[in-house]
Amino acid sequence: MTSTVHRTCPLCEAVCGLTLTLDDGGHVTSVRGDKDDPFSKGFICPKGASLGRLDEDPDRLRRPLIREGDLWREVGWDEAFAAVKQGLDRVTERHGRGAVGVYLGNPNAHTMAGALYSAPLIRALGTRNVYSASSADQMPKHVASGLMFGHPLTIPVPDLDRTDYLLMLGANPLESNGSLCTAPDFPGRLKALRARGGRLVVVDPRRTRTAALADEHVFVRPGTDAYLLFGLVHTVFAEGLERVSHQVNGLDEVREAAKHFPPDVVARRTGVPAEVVVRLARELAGARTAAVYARIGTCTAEFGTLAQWLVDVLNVLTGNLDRPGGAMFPRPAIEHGGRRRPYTVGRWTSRVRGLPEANGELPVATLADEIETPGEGQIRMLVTVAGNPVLSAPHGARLDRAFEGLDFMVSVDPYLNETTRHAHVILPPPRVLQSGHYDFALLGFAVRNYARYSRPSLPLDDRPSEAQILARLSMIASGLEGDLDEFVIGQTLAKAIETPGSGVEGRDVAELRAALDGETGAERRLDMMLKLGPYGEWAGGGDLSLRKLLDHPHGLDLGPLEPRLPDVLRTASGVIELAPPRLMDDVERLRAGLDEESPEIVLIGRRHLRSNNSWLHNVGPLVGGSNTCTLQINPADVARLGLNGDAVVRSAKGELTVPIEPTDTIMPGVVSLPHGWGHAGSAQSVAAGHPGVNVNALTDETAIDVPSGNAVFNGVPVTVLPTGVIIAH
Ligand SMILES: Nc1nc2c(c(=O)[nH]1)N[C@H]1C(S)=C(S)[C@@H](COP(=O)(O)OP(=O)(O)OC[C@H]3O[C@@H](n4cnc5c(=O)[nH]c(N)nc54)[C@H](O)[C@@H]3O)O[C@H]1N2
Ligand SMILES: Nc1nc2c(c(=O)[nH]1)N[C@H]1C(S)=C(S)[C@@H](COP(=O)(O)OP(=O)(O)OC[C@H]3O[C@@H](n4cnc5c(=O)[nH]c(N)nc54)[C@H](O)[C@@H]3O)O[C@H]1N2
Ligand code: SF4
Ligand SMILES: [Mo]
Repeated sequence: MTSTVHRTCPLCEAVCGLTLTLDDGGHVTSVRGDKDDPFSKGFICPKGASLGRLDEDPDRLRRPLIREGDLWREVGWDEAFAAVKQGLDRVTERHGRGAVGVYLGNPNAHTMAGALYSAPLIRALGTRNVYSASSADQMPKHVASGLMFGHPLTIPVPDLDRTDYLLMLGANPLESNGSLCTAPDFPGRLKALRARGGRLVVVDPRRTRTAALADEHVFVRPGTDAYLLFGLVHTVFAEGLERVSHQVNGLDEVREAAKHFPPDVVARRTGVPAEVVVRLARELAGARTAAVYARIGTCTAEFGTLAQWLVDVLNVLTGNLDRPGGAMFPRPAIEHGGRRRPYTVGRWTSRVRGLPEANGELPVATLADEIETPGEGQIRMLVTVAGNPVLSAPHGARLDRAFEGLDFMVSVDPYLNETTRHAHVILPPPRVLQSGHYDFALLGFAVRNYARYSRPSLPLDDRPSEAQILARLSMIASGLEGDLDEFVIGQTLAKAIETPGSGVEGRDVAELRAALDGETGAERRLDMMLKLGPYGEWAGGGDLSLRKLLDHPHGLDLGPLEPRLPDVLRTASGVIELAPPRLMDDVERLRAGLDEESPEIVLIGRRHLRSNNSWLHNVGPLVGGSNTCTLQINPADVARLGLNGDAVVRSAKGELTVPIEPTDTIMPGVVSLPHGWGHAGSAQSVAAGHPGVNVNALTDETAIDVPSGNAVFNGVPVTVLPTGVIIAH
């Protein structure tokens, strides 16, 4: 007997619907794209197709582990949680709550547990030492959006299915399947754009598969997108092409600032010829509809926040913000909460380097400083949830050493890996198929309004769900007893009944609580949020609820994106802030860099379709072939540097020996290494056989994007040498 289940793929931001066949023992016998999903329409990629292999990986931990010296002991859940309590109490009694650090990794954006329980966990721990993968990723976008639109999650996405012109910078959706732009079958949507007569321009230091599919590929020197974008803004003003259709503050300031970045000047810095800069600006302004979209290549860079800001400045200036075919604000079934105070950054700063808080967290670029530097507030205990910062954080190799010095460390993770090997207690979540799934975060960036909930496909055996693990950690940390979910429900409903326009104003908490559906606390919270959301039963008008999503197991289409200005804004002024002071200050830093010479060789990253940051290298069918850790380098550089076979790559922070992969798809003067490798000696048996090297032994934690504190991974100065050459240190 086999059974068929439908669920959302949790492996990337494309949120594809999957149809899985299971045998009696709960083993996955096939994985296909769900043809009845109205959003993904049967699309699947090699990672999704391997979900069964990943889920049943024999190296996934089934029971908690406690480390004693170098020895790991499998223990029961009660013993594991008792050890956590003991370790936490020991640290906080001696050093206070500020001595506890938390690091939340990327999969938290793909699990219900991460969405629903990480905020309560942080509150319960009572510390400001909060770090996440966001500051090694998209924090510049949050900061730019927060300052311009009033909320860090109010992020416009390109209206992919209707636009006539897409200018894409620093993104490679043919490998990544898209990011901050939730679009299953991104490749198909780009092909459709071209097929309907639209134009796709890709700006990237490499001719990627996405660039190869485009109408035009523009090589850009790494880290210089802000200059290029300013050159476009300059041209739009200089040629009188601007047509701003919304109320904005700061238009004159932007016009003044742009005067410093004429096309011939930015051409020197970016490597993009002045005539190309001018032409792109004219095309963008002249297209019937157009959108500028920029992603990680432009975020994890020296001027990441300015680049993210300029993207939306261009969308505003060309009249494309908030109109069909332009850059639009999705209206997800569950919206982020509003904000009482205007968005600011730097409400507090980090202890050692004085780096700014953003979105309630500190930059991961300073985590090692905070662990290593003695004094009041030094981190002595760390909790990691779904993160592998040894491989993912800037200069992660330093963290590898810093973690050795912690008094206590707890990791919630299915694997014993480069980071969790430092933990004293590892708490493994159950299989993906034993977890429910709703994309709280990613549906807020979807190119079509859509919702889908998947119930657990298999029952939990004797272990807790990840939600229960995080809830129990929160209860241990807060010292409170009771049901965390019911507590959150009570608080949320109490606030809602006092909020004018919430649809439940003046009603009774107990009555609303009694009306909630769901088999678990997580489901009841989901039901509440759906009902309070813009399509909800309670918010007025709609009928969305958990019940309705359960009745639509393939997902529910909520229609194309629609204009949302000005209501979507949360700025104090109520209008778009085109020239936020924090960013205008940073323009001075950008100007100062205008005449800088580019280093001879700089390093950038890359992603592979069959990989996923650091944790998919243990799935046999996904590793090998072209999915390997090689140094891509232009043949001209290979010849000039006399390379052959392996090369030594040196940065200010470290040195690696790595096989070269000569290719003319990369610019001369630029080399590329993927991140997430470096599994030598790993307990993950397949990954250990394909170790690669940790690129974050080379990246520099002292290099940051100033307004956001974000890590810089692209444009790292390096020297590349043949192996066997002895260098004087
Ligand atoms: N040089 C360089 N570095 C980079 C990048 C780059 O482009 N270049 N990219 C950056 C980006 S964009 C990101 S997002 C970060 C990622 O940084 P991290 O999130 O720190 O790293 P991941 O490799 O995604 O690690 C995910 C961890 O979660 C675990 N995990 C998987 N599924 C689950 C689950 O369901 N529950 C729990 N509890 N754990 C789970 C995995 O075993 C793994 O240990 O890396 C950043 N680092
Ligand atoms: N298969 C796969 N999919 C993934 C992931 C994965 O590891 N593997 N990771 C997931 C995560 S965590 C994220 S955040 C997303 C990221 O999704 P994307 O942003 O699409 O990430 P990449 O595929 O790394 O594409 C970034 C591109 O930027 C280019 N680039 C580098 N430096 C510069 C620069 O200075 N300027 C410009 N213009 N371009 C530059 C690189 O050459 C690369 O082609 O992908 C997600 N999806
Ligand atoms: S594109 Fe992303 S969501 Fe879709 S099947 Fe592949 S990994 Fe899963
Ligand atoms: Mo990411």
